[in-house]
Amino acid sequence: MHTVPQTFGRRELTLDEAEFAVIGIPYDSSESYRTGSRLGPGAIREASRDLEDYDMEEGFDLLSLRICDVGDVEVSQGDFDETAKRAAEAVREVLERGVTPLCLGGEHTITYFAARALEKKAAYIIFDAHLDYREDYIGNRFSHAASTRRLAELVGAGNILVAGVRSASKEELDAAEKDGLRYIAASQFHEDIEEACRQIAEHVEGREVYLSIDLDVVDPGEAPGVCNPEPGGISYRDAVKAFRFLRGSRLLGADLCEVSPVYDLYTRVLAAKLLFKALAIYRG
Ligand SMILES: [Mn+2]
Repeated sequence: MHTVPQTFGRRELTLDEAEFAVIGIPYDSSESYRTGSRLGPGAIREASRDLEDYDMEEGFDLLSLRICDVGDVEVSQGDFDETAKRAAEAVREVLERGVTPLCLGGEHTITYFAARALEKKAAYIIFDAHLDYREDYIGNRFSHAASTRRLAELVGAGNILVAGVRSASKEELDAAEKDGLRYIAASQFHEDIEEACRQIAEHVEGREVYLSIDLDVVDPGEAPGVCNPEPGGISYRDAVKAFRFLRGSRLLGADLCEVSPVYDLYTRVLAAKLLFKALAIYRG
């Protein structure tokens, strides 16, 4: 039959055959401004099916990537604990099969869910406009606006580098300095991207890596379909350049989050492309 699988990149491999597993986590209970990232996994899959299978720039055949799509975690909106348990279980099961999880959000708390399943300590590299280092946001310690803080409690602030930041409160910046959380401001990408790439390479050198891409790291002029758009972002080209650290690294897992497809029709395409780009550079 001439039918199209509704999976990421139209892939039909089983988990046993795969090197990478796409896991949707459509959870957006704590979004603080615009909502709708629960629709992200479906929209990113839809866009992924229409991207060309060959990456001209990298000279890499994306069809050589052994990707399985396990579907979406059945989340419980409003119930952080139950959702965290289910999402971590899914990621753990994928890891136990020797497969690299690629989580599609959903809000940025999905990084914390995935980290609960990663037993080994990885070097975390988080692309995000926001530092997300609040103790809590309006009383919610598990708000997406506190996601890096919770992650740091789990894996150690020194194991995290946040790249592309241009939004943080004074309290967050003070806490980051106290805890030894490193970040690269978006302005550093604009002034000297080679230096920004060098700092990323230094952070991950010789270590296993977890990559988190909050799509709001990209300038909202280019990626408007996110929950918390923040002016002054990096470009798609900057992000691709910054992914060079993946070549020669060992990727433990990755996620892509905060896309809200109700605000535009393009950001989902950028998201799918960025994930394929990261994999092409990693495996190229
Ligand atoms: Mn963000």
